[in-house]
Amino acid sequence: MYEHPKIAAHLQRRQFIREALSGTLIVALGGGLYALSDDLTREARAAERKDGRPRLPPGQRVLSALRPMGGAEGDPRRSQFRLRVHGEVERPFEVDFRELLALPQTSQTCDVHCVTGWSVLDAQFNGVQVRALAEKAKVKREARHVVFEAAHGYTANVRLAEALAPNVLVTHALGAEPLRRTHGGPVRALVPDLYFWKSAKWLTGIRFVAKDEPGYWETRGYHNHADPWKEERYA
Ligand SMILES: Nc1nc2c(c(=O)[nH]1)N[C@H]1C(S)=C(S)[C@@H](COP(=O)(O)O)O[C@H]1N2
Ligand SMILES: [Mo]
Repeated sequence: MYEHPKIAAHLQRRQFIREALSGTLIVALGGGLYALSDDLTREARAAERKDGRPRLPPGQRVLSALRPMGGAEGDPRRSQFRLRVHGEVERPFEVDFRELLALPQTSQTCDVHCVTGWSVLDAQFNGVQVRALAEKAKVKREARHVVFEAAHGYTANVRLAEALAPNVLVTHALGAEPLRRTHGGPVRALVPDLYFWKSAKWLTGIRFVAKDEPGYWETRGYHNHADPWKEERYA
């Protein structure tokens, strides 16, 4: 079991029941009930992704649902939402919520991996590919990285090639429901193949840059790249 201090602290709150037979641990975290499943963890460890990597990155355990991890919330109103696509681009632009919905929508099911040790399998998100936004903005050849910009100055940097992967989205719906405020609603970034802190909630901008700019957590001891399969947790 991966005992990140944060998870260990939560477990020590004594609000858990071990169901010895099923191997499922019910944990009360931040007001919700979550199941940490030994069976799903074993299965996901044995399973392979299309790219040949194990489905579950090392040191992760399967949690039943996305757990709100906090952060300084942005304005939840769709009417106030604006996304700025800017930086090293020929055609910077801004979209409001309706304009975002008018762009081609992608629906995808993917796994996400939090650096504190939990992973959620088969989370379903809807939104617009960052790749499509990059094409619309005509990204310049100089651009090498993307900075996801969020409310209250939160940022997360991602290598350009990785930000343009087809499963990287600007998402507004989780599990067929509008994205809840605690999960970054109305709109967040989703970078499923990097640790979840790269998936900036309450997204306000996507800035293309030539020179890398370590973001909020990356300047606070976390790894600049954050590949879960290489356990790039801390710098
Ligand atoms: N704007 C913003 N985005 C953020 C954060 C934050 O504090 N502020 N936290 C990150 C971290 S550390 C994680 S693990 C995920 C958590 O997403 P969730 O609350 O939907 O589970 O959001 C990421 N995005
Ligand atoms: Mo996190």
